[in-house]
Amino acid sequence: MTNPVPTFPEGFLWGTATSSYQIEGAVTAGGRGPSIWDTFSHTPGKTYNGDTGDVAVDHFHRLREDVALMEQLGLNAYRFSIAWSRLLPDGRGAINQDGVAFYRQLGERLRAAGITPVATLYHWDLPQALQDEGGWLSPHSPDWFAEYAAVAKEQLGDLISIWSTLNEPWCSAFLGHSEGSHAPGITDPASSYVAAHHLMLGHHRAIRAMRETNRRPDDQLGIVLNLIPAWPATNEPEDVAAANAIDAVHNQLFLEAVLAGRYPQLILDYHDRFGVGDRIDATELAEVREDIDYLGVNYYNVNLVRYVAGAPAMAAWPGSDGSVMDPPPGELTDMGWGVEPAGLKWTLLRVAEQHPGLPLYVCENGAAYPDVVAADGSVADPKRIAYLEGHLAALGDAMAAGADVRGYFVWSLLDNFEWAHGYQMRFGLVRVDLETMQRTIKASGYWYRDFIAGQRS
Ligand code: IFM
Repeated sequence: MTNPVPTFPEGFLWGTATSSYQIEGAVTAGGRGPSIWDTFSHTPGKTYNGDTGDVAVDHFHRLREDVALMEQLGLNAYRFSIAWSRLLPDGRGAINQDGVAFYRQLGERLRAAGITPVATLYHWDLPQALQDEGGWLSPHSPDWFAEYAAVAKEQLGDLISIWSTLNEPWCSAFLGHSEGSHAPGITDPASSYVAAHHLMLGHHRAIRAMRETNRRPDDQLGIVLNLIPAWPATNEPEDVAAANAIDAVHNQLFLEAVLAGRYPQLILDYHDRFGVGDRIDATELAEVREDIDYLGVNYYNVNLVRYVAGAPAMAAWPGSDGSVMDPPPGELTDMGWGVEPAGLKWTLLRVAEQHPGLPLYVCENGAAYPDVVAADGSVADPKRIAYLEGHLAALGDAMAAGADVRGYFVWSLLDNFEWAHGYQMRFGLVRVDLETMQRTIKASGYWYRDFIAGQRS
């Protein structure tokens, strides 16, 4: 039985999340250097409708208005990402003070509004200058990332105390280097394991760099993983093994690398199978391992996995030959994802059981549905409200059962650039008219505002 109106502890963070390339626009303003997503989105055929983040939803120029929206929603936290190439246009070396000024202004405005800033260093927009030197396939990439982490902490650490290194490194590694549906668009399964390794080394090196730079007593340093429940479709051993293979690549690779400084045996087997065992030094991972102060969990949906003899491995989970994934029965969101709040509870409790004592944040949760704008301009989005209501009840259940969750962030504050899907997916609590950039709080935004207010009364 789920509790329909859970009560959350005092001090719980109620936020929304966004990322730099998805909302900022202004890609050539303020000294920003190009990123791999500029290159990728401008490559014909890579995004829906040829959409790019050139203008996105113009947050760079509308920061004041967007913080005011957060105040209207009653948020006490806001998760955003820093564009690496705004701080370091070439990825390393010279610091761009205009970029620093933009994020300082954001941090200051948030704090003045009583909204805790929660920053992610890397939400997929690698400086193109570093991609030109090999990107995440370069053995130097962990050093580049540590340098950037230290610069960000030095310049902004007085305003921001909650930091994540990477957002969803599975996407960077496997969508970016094996499936090729994300920047930099490489389609080489072997490379994706090398990229994953450098991302993990980079994460630990960045945590170390941030602990050594501008250290403050209230610092909280962590990482955000998109954990998907890969549930076997039946109890047949073949389906269970097929589900385990997906779980290993998607979840356990990153959980173990982050928390234990090692890889699951199946992943080590894949390293050998793809011929990259000599490029991935697992002992180095153990040596650089740093504790984290919290784990961020992004949760959207459940996948049911079955074994189909002869089915080729899905490109985003290289090695998973025979594994086939389907959404659970029932209605799907625009992304084709099932709606399964029980998966959020399951995910949080599983992490809590495997890693007791680790504080958690739900850093993303939300759904894409089409906006229907009424004649009076209002936007009723009952399906998004139902999605949020169900997932907040599941979150309450997970916490009642022992998960130590400290905050929850809806994806997303604003409709925005949904990567290869362009602007056709709308995740916002706030609608953005892409012609005029006018912001309109949707019914779900008002619903979330009232839910938060109900927690405070
Ligand atoms: O928009 C993305 C976000 O950038 C990362 N997590 C999933 C969201 C929805 O697909």
